[in-house]
Amino acid sequence: MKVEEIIKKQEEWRSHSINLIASENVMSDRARRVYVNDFMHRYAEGKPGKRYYQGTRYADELEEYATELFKEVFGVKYADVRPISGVTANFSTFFALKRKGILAHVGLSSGAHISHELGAQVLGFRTLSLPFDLENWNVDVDGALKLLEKNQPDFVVLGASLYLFPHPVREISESGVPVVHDSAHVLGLHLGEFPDPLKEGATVLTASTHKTFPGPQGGVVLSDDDGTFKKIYNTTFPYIVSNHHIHRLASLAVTLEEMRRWGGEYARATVRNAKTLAEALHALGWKVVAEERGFTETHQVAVDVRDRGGGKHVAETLERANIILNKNMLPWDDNPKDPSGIRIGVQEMTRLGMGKGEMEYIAELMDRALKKPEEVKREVIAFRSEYQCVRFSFD
Ligand code: DSN
Repeated sequence: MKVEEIIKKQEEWRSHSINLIASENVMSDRARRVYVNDFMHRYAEGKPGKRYYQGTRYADELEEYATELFKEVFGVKYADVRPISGVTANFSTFFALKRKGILAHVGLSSGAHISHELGAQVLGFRTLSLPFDLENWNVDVDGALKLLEKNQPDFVVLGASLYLFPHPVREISESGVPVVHDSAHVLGLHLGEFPDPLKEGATVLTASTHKTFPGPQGGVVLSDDDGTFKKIYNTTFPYIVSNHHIHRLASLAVTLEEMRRWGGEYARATVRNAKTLAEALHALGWKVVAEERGFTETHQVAVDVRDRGGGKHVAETLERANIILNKNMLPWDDNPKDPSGIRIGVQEMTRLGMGKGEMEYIAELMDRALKKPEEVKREVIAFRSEYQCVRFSFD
């Protein structure tokens, strides 16, 4: 049976790979068990208690439970769990805040997500890129403030897909321009040491729910601002989603219960592992970026691999060794198809219980895999066989 065979091949491959894609993660066994349920066949347009359909009483109960948990775990006044992805959360937010306005973001090659640029343009926005400071590996605050003063955008989107150090939410917010923080990558890290953008002055936080926050694929909007949240909530439906894939809310709620208990511990272990991997690669001669700043304060590590054949070559060679990561643009690049860099995320391997020794071993495997990928693949498979249980969960 073809479909079952394809799934079997996928599961066999990725459960015996070192998965380092920074935007992925795995759910606990309990979250997986509740993922397939009757809600996946159902509609519940509208909001709990005010639906356009009958048969939604338990959908209401589930959505309200997930929403209340989000508010409790992230200490926030409002949560919209209906966006079905981070991009959908961004679309709801951008569309609600302004039609055909001006939006500034950190720049695609400096890490901004495509929805901040191409997505925003589809919604009619004119987009601007903030200047980036390569020494601090962050937004150039003085340059950004000048650009904002000159162009008067309607809002700024901080947060990014290549994200090593917290963006200057406070400084930009204090200039008076509203900040939307895209926490797709760092949502789970807010439960550790990574600053909470809403406490730093951002008006809205958008995120996906499946990266450092290890839940089902989906999106969320969080805010403490009554008026802004109301506008966004009333945009998600009916403008951006009709059916919001209710079945995933069961796994979302389970993951929120897990992160209420282990979120801080998991976030800290993840960042520690990213630093260890960065240091180990650096010691092996890899050009890990932002050395002066200690390489990273997130789950990510970025490496300039031009001296090893470029991002495309390195990512494809490592894949032959079952080491899965992605090529990535670095701030000086303009070609996403063959960029200078690779991006590494350690959140998934951390969730499987890996720590310092394992990170050092992964660096060594990566180093050898570039020369002998097929040989290293056998080692990777044997290594990964030992890490099959999802931690930071009640299972
Ligand atoms: N493209 C994803 C990433 O890998 O960062 C986010 O949507």
